[in-house]
Amino acid sequence: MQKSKIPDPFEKSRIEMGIGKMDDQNDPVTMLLRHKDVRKTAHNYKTFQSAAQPGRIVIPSEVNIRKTRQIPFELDPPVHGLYRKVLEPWFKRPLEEDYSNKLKAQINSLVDEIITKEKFEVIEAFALVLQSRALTLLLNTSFEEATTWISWGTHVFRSEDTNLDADKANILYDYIDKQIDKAIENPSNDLYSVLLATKVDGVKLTKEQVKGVMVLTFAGGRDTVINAITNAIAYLSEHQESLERFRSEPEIINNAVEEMIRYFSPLTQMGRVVTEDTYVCEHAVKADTRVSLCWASANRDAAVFQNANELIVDRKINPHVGFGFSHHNCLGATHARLIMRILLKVLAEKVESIDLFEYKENVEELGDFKRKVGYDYLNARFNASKK
Ligand code: EMZ
Repeated sequence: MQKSKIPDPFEKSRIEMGIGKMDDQNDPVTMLLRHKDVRKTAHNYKTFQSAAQPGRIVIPSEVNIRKTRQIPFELDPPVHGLYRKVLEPWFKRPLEEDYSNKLKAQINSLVDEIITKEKFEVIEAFALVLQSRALTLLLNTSFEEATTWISWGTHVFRSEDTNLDADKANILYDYIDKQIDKAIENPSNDLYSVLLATKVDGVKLTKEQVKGVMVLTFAGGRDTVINAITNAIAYLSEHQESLERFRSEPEIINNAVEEMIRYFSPLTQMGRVVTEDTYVCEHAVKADTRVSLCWASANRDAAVFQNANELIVDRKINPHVGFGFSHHNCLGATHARLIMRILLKVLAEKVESIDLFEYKENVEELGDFKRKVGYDYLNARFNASKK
């Protein structure tokens, strides 16, 4: 019961001080660790802003590799709400039956292919492929585009050598620019074309704004979804009984997905820029410095979650902040939840047990804290259910 565990490195600081500190490219961050403070600060967009210099609220900061503002993620109310409102219907399409049937067909066929292998690498051969193919549904674009995205690897801004890879980022920006130009010449019913025709307050989105939505769509749901899938597989390999429960009690799958998002917290934290000298958790913070809402820590807060360090697949009350909180909660959450629900269902139907082989943990270095967020690689085998 070791490999799939995600330890909580924040517990001591959360209890004793409520905050943690880390540096990030000489732009230090005060991390908020308690559920209550994270939620309170997420609401207070006037003092803790998202609409700062593009890239600055992300940790590690992307100010040196990105000029485009991600929309609606790097906006504050009330403007944020105007964009959010026009984007929301599109990002809720995963609730449609046709969308979920298509996703189910994709996941079924991927599992059918992988189950024949003696051994496969979960991230490259499974999670990245699944995430990229599913994204063709969210963009309403051709299935073949996934091949290009798979070739970019798990993160669009990070590579093996560096956390912030400008060359890699440029591949994404150039690709999106080209797709936008194509959609201008030849409008279709994909996300680019829909965004180009979208109006906010009676004014059409500019090319730069369309790009801002697209960069977010590509970047925000990539390593996060990949981590969720990979961690789920590691967990299930050590908890065959959960696979069995998903078979006999499929009604708990939705709870299980929420619990996995809480326990895995695929996105550790998100920053805000402080607009005036103030206090967080009785600790002074200066204007123009950064705080972070540490979702991963809040999700283990014993003041809110009983047995917080255990993954309880049928946990009932689960006010986790794994998809963020308040007006900025994850726009892609409907899509991500559907991926996870279908994945658990398909695995329960087809897979009896999962074996794990060589693996390497992906550990984030966050000042005094080291947090496992997933794996750099993880080798596995799916053992087919005996029909
Ligand atoms: C940003 C972020 C959004 C950022 C919800 O998270 O995800 C990160 O992976 C990206 O690097 O640019 O999109």
